[in-house]
Amino acid sequence: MDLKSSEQTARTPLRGTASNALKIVIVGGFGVGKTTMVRSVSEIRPLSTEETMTRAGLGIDDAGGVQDKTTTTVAFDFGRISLNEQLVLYLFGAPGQERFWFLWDRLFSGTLGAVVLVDTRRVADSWYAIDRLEHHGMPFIVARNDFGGPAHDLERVRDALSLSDDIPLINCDARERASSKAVLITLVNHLYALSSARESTP
Ligand SMILES: Nc1nc2c(ncn2[C@@H]2O[C@H](COP(=O)(O)OP(=O)(O)OP(=O)(O)O)[C@@H](O)[C@H]2O)c(=O)[nH]1
Ligand SMILES: [Mg+2]
Repeated sequence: MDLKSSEQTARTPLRGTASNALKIVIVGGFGVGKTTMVRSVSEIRPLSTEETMTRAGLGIDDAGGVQDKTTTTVAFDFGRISLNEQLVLYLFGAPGQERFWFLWDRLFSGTLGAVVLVDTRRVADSWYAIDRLEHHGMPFIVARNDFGGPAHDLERVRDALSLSDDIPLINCDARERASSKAVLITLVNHLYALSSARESTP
């Protein structure tokens, strides 16, 4: 991001018409693109807690599949996006490494919904996230982040994750603002659909 656009995003004020705020978390395995997504979509300068990965993590952090990665989230990412005149999302990106997972339950407090990011080269890394969300009874959608390679049929990804048909599963590129925004809109629509279904149940 160049300096000009970063100054612009840093100054985007919250609209006076904003009346509805949702806290959303972005979870998933190590290096799946959570920080990238918060950064690409946030209209304020995102807060990140990135630290350089050191030799201390060797043998502890699983860097398989993400060899080029030099930094990692040690607490959480924070950003904000206004989806329309009224609705504002506060985004929290979770840390992906196992040794920081103890922070997740705190991060889930007050959260209305979650995005699970998946890298199809390392599908098993997403199981913990899905497990925790189901344990908390938290609604979520799954987004397959595009790291290149062969295109996977989303139905096969659904099978590999044992996802039920009512959980939305979409493709995304976390580096693209429009794509990340589409993921968040899918989540919000899913949350509205769930709440309307609850209201219409006698
Ligand atoms: N090709 C490709 N690379 C991506 C995409 N999203 C993220 N990356 C790259 O993947 C790497 C990891 O991204 P991060 O956003 O740091 O991942 P993370 O999930 O926050 O990682 P941890 O916080 O350490 O768990 C970075 O080098 C990104 O540039 C994507 O959609 N496509
Ligand atoms: Mg991160």
